[in-house]
Amino acid sequence: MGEPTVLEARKDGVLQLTFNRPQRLNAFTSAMLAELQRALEAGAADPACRVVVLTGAGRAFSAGQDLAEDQDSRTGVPDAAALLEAAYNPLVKLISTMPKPVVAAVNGIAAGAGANMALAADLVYAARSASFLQAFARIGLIPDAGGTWNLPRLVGAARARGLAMLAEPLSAEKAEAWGLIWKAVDDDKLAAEVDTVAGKLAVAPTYGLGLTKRALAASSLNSLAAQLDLERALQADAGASPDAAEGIAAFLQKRAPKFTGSTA
Ligand code: T3D
Repeated sequence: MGEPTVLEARKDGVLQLTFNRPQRLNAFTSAMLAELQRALEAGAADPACRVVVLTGAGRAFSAGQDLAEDQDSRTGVPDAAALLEAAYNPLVKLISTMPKPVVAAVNGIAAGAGANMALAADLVYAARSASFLQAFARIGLIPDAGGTWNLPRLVGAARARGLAMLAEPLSAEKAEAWGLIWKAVDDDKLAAEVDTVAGKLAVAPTYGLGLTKRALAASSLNSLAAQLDLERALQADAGASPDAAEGIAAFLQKRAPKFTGSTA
């Protein structure tokens, strides 16, 4: 057996998944996407996992779909719809809906579905030398893996159109300035900064963060009235959680809270 295409490391509540095909800029093969799905599902289901970090080995985060894989012998083109249905769509849904934070540590170029996988994460940190490339138009495809959903919501319609149609790389600094990502960080500080934030999230009130994620995701479809109703319902759940009791007690007792992340 060769080296795993997704490396898994677990420590103190943090599950780090590293895309590991550096010689191909971590382009995704079907086997790699299946491995990623399995690892993410396990992390989502494991109460000991309080935060997931996605990053890439070598000089790239990911160059998106491996364009050399699974080409149809007649057309030379992969069956894109089947690939999205089987792999990318479930992955993006899982990252976006798992009830715990997902952090992307974008260590280098993130292109195509690699960029959009990163943008599906809750917090995106990027090395200053990294860039985001909606490469799809270069090869006659449309942005997928949630790109057409996330781009306009993150940066607005005009910038989403430019990114999608011109397929030019966007630097990490500009991505931060545009609100596409949370933060651009000096290259040599990325790992330490992501470790720090992951450590902070690993002792946070995970159940409440999961409900926060749900509420924010629903907001783009809801009316204000519907969103207020949702906040009321989710706050009832958060308020009944042990972490809310602990957070309020700790505040009143002027001490640091000890959150377990549990639902009950
Ligand atoms: O049907 C469907 O596929 C549906 C699903 C679509 C999802 C998608 O993600 S579509 C978009 C796929 N991705 C791309 O189009 C990006 C392709 N890659 C690039 O444009 C460039 O590699 C980069 C701009 C990302 C980086 O350029 P550079 O000059 O830094 O590196 P490079 O020399 O191009 O790449 C290094 C190696 O990685 C090279 O191999 P070699 O020549 O050393 O043997 C290159 O071929 C390989 N590589 C890079 N990206 C991919 C790839 N191999 C396979 N698939 C890739 N996506």
